[in-house]
Amino acid sequence: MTPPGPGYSQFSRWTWGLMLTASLGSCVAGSEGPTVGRNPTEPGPGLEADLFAGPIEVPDQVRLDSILEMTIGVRNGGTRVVNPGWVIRVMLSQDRTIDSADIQIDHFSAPRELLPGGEDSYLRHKKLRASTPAGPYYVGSILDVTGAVSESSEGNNTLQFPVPIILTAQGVAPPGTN
Ligand SMILES: [Ca+2]
Ligand SMILES: [Ca+2]
Repeated sequence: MTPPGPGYSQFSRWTWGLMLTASLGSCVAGSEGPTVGRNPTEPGPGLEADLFAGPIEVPDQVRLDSILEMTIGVRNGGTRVVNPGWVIRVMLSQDRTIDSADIQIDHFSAPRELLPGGEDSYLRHKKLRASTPAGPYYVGSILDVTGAVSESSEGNNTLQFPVPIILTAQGVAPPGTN
């Protein structure tokens, strides 16, 4: 909206002023936000979620050609509900530091909402890639990799204490099964 140029009538000047007032008025109302008639499912101001990586359970060792069963723990230390659909990556690392350079073994969306102060765990079954070298590893998680959840802390979304696991070569029969 541009101001009227020279030569406008008294009427158009009045109209312009009224329109300007109306748009400023709606702007102010929008930034403050209505307090009456708020959708009851909308969280109040100042509430924030805070996902953080919970414990992971895996077997001590698994053969590369078998199914790895994992329980992936997550927590919400914040004050706002986290809706489902944010993405978790599960990583296999040769050291204790989990980062995006590690081998990704799982990638899924959180299936349930996570209440403030709540925790949940997701049971997962994954077949490892046969090309993965056998040996000792750590399994860890990285939460909300797509940045879908706004959190009071984004720096605690990687599991700090990943769990050890030994991957054994496929086709090697355990003793006593011949
Ligand atoms: Ca977090
Ligand atoms: Ca986040």
